[in-house]
Amino acid sequence: MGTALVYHEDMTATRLLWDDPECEIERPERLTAALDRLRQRGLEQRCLRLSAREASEEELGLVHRLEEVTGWPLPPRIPAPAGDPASPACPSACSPEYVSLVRETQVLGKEELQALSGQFDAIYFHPSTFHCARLAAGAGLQLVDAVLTGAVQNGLALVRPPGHHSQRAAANGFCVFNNVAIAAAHAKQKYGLHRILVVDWDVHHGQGIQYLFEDDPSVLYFSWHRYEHGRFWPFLRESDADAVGRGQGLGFTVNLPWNQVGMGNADYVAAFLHLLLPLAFEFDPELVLVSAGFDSAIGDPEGQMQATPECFAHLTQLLQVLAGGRVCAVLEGGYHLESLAESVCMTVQTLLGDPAPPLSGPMVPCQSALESIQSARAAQAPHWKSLQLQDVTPVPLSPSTHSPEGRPPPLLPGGPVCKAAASAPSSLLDQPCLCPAPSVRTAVALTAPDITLVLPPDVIQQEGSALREETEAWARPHESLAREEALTALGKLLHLLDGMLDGQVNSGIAATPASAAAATLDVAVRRALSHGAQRLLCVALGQLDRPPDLAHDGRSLWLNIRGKEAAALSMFHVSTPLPVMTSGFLSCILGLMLPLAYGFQPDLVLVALGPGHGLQGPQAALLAAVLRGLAGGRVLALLEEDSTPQLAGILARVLNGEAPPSLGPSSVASPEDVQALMYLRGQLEPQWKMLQCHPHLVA
Ligand code: X5A
Ligand code: ZN
Repeated sequence: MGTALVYHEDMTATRLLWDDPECEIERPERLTAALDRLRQRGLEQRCLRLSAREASEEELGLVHRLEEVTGWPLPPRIPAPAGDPASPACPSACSPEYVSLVRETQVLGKEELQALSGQFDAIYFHPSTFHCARLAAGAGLQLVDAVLTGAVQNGLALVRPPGHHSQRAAANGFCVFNNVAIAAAHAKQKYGLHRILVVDWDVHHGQGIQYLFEDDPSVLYFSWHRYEHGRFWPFLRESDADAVGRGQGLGFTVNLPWNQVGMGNADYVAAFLHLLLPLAFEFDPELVLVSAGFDSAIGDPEGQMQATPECFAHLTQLLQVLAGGRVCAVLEGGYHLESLAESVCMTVQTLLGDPAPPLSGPMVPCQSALESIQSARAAQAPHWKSLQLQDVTPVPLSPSTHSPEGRPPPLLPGGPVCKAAASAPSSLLDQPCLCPAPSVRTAVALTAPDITLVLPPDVIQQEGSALREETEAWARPHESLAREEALTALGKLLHLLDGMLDGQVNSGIAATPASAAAATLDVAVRRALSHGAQRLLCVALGQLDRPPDLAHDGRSLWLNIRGKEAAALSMFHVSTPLPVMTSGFLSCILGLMLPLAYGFQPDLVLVALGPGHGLQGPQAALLAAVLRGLAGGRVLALLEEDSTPQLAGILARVLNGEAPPSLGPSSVASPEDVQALMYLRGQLEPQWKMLQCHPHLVA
């Protein structure tokens, strides 16, 4: 299962023929810059290249059709050519139909094109516009077909003109046909889908998509956008957080208006963790469509935001845990060619299964972002069970447990493997991380090779072991590691861990003898910290005690999801009960583990499934898939030897970049799960700002 890249060079034809400062940014180089960079990075070559086809007029009619209901606005008419009113240039100049209107622009001259363009908001027509716009819509359809027939897992359509502002009978904001809306309607009509999630990460509000599906509960539309309390284009009241859909579609429109410019990585990730993803999991989509505009990235003249290109790798990776990984991204805006090209590469690279590069910058959402997230959560809460938890009041930890700065000491992304990134924080103009990619993406170290274990061809079953004396030295403090089988397993684990710390292996799975799970974890932690890991995130599920000499010095963050009480012994030592229900598990992942993990910015992740972890395959897969977003995908999973080969297999595939299976509809979280989570968040929020989903109350 691969990644499709849908494109046609004809889409570079449409361009602005007159002076218009508002429209001049939407130019052909947008596509060529993105494509050239994909080639340069060897990413295009890894995709299934599909040549875009034109959408048929019938397919355009899925969205741009005459409304049966009276009272809908008709599109403007083509102005009659001067001098010869008897024979209009366009045979159907009187047709009220929008598609016909656009079709007829093919034969217009520059003057007429300009006159017609002036009847819409932020639009230009070119003689090639109809052809390009049909290719753009067709590209979206082809992508959906490729994904829903199983030809590929996911993909990106690189298109012009964009689509999300286009309405039933109006071009708007550079958009002629609504590519993503047509793709959604097609997925419903041709494949009978019932739940489609549309994520619009373009910096403008895709009001066109909102209008088309506002009463339709089968399309959940999420958009964040520069809003500035209504003072930013398209200046619509209905872009605010309180527009939540209507009729049957109440709660299926989710608007997150940004009221300040400068939103960055922390703000975008917080919006996903605290707003989009809880709703998306509850919705349980069968397909994810992305209105992938990159004007929300740093450097863009329209957006004025700060998110770096790597952020789009994280957004993509987070969406890949939905809908069994069926993600179709369709280009919308993005006007800074360098930023656009990088962000497109990050998106495609992640669709291909490469781990996301670590995020740069302080992971602290700004107050304005938190206000927006809070008001969107409040507006949506009546419609979504997953938001119906009471909001928490922060309770500071006792001063003795604070780190001196009140937050973890800053650490540059990358870690020991990635020296290039560690010496200079990534910025837009930096070269991409030049450290060589690990030659092995995922390795599995089992005590005895398991013939029933089904692994992808590129996952290696590790043969080697650490030296005997060395293994014995590490094992010495632990009685449970004295047995021969335990030593063998430990030798293999140490060898794998060294491969990861040296940068030869990106991720791995190692088996631990059931009786020695805690001891093995203790050795792994000490070994990692003494051999180059700067910041170690340790997620332990089930009965696993915190290694005794783990310090609270900010070099490690211990999160135990185990079944006893909720406790935060320090900001680096957190324990929470094992959630009973799927939705409790999800809120633990989205509302606690990931905010801590993104705030901590580890350079290595250990995840241990210990005695009584109780996770089903799909839950374990989800856990591994989201943890891959940290530390550049450097995740080592420790499994008990007698775990099922299916569990090892699914973890290996997910760590290697395959999408986890979808969890299915989630139950309501138990009151105990909700309580434990609320308590911990209250305790930890003052130290871990990524936990916040509301602004500080000023006393
Ligand atoms: C697709 C897109 C922006 C239109 C801005 C008009 N359109 N000022 O990004
Ligand atoms: Zn835009």
